[in-house]
Amino acid sequence: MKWEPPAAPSVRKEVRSLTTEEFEAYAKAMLRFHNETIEDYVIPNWATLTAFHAEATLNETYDALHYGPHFLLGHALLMKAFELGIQYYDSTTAAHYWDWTTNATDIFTEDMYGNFDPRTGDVLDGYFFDLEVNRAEEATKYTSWLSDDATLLRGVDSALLPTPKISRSVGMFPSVEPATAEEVENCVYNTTTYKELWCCVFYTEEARDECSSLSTADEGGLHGKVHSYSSGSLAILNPPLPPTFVPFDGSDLATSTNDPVFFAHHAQVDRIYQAWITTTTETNVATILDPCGGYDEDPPPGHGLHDPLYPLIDLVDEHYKINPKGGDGKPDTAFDVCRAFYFSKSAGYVYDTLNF
Ligand SMILES: [Cu+2]
Repeated sequence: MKWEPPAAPSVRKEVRSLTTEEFEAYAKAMLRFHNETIEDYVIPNWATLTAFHAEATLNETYDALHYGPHFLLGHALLMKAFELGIQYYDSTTAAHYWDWTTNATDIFTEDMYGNFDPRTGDVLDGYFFDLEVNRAEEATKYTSWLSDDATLLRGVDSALLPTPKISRSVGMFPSVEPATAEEVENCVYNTTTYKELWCCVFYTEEARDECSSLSTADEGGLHGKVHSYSSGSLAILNPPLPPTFVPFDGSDLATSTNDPVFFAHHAQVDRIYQAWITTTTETNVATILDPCGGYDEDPPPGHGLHDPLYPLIDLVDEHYKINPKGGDGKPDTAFDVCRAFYFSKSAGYVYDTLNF
């Protein structure tokens, strides 16, 4: 029998507000999603999810998940895929979030994401102690971006890491701090169109208005700062290596999904997006013709309102049932998915609170 996801909407909570048992259930479901395979599900395991994120990022013509409006919407779908994956193993859990605007370091403890060795970056304890990055052989599709002899799903930035284990560098750069609640609120409440929102979350303050600077988004933007904050640069920790930016897994743009922290961070990014939707629909910015309200303002290639959300199409079909295969035969577009978020509320999850 085909597995059916939970019927009630999932409630995503702040990871530190979970009971010990709830966090354990979440972590153990993640480890099973890492180590096992779900038959008959579009994203059968964590490795496939990582390969999929990387292929969308590194595909030859454009980055289909970053540097454009697909950033928020595409990652919202990716998070739903992850949530369904862990719920296969434990239907009581959900894609919980890390509100890094308060005491961000608190989650790197033995009972949660683990302490780490500041010299090597090794995770020393906790549920993800000894966790290895995803392996190519476990990803059944989406690996055309990999070189033929690659065994690990690592992008160009993290390919040189010395061991297959996940490692961290939380707070090692005094200048890299997660965004504050004020910065988040500024994006949620002081942006009118979807374009302003995603630019606010993705780019640094200086690049925000222009909304098109490849160089500042990765590390300096509200979203990128947290990747850098938790996974930083190996070169500074390990001086014998060449003095280039060699990030740990969690800050490799293509394969940061290898690090379990990715999912708590991106649930928080999605929470910002959902908070904005809640405030913005009141003002009727979204219309039936442009259900994301500004999605189509000068989109970069492949990121238009009527461009498919490559390669999340199967997931959209399966979960949102917007445009089932065998229907009109056209791929699902950002338009279809926005419409689901705005008008049919079929996302199937809620956050415990949308206040920052
Ligand atoms: Cu991403």
